[in-house]
Amino acid sequence: MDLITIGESMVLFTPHTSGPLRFTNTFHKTIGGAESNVAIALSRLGHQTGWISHLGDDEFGLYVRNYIRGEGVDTSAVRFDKHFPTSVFFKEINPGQDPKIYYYRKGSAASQMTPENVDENYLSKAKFIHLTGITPAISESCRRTIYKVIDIAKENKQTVVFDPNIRLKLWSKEEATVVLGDIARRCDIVLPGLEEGTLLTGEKSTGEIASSLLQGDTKVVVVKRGEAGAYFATKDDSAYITGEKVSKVMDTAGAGDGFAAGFLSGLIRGRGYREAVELGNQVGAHALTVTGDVEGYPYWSQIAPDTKEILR
Ligand code: KDG
Repeated sequence: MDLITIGESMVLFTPHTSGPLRFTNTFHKTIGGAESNVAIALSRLGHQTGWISHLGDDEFGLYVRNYIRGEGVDTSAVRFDKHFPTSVFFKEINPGQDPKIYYYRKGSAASQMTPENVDENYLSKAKFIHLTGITPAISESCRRTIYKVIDIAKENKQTVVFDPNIRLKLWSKEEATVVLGDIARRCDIVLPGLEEGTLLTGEKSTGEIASSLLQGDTKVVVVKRGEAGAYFATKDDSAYITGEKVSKVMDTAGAGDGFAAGFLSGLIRGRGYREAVELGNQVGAHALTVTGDVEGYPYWSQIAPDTKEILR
């Protein structure tokens, strides 16, 4: 496989109307989850991906598993838990603003993941291991699981990619800064947004954020700046890459995951960092054109129209 990721995915209910949810009567049902977003986006770009998680042994658990499996992602390492439910979350649409998010995920099946559950053999099957800062925020055992996954991946000489995805609804700023700062410095590739980079390092500029993160084991940092593009830095190279213009932004959720997928697709295809960042910007921009997380992710044939690759 090209990439394996681990994290919680949930049923996502998006209202048909904007405004406070107390006045909303009908919703569209789909799924969300930063890690499965990356696995799905990469699968659409033609890569082999796997997703590790726990779901409730319930209707929503089957729905989430089937959706992700239907996108060509390997879900054979997903476990169904009889005692804890699948999470759900709701978006509240307020025009001109980022949607408000309401999670119902405390005590979920995914929050019960433990280091003992990690199948080392399965994990060893991919070149890239993708992690986000959401998983260590959902429970203490998930946090330990992430550390174990990093240790295994390092032993296997796999490349660990970390997207901080800081969710301050799940924990305090102080805790997030300490834990995610430590995790980031253990990973090979770190993909923060500008604000996230500042939170993790205390630095304000993209260059200083990258230098600070490059002091650990990290080999490449990409600071994402939305429409303004992205800045990548290694120990001996760096560049700003201009972003893509999107005429009508429907919803920014899922764009960072799309960026990660595009960037990693570039690396998997053997492209240099500049081209990989361009691909990240392109896939991220596609994600902005829809209200769901994953519906906008392009197939490789949309990125490279003259491709001979067949749609999966
Ligand atoms: O990146 C998009 C995610 O934020 C969304 O799908 C939900 O995974 C999610 C989370 O925990 O916020």
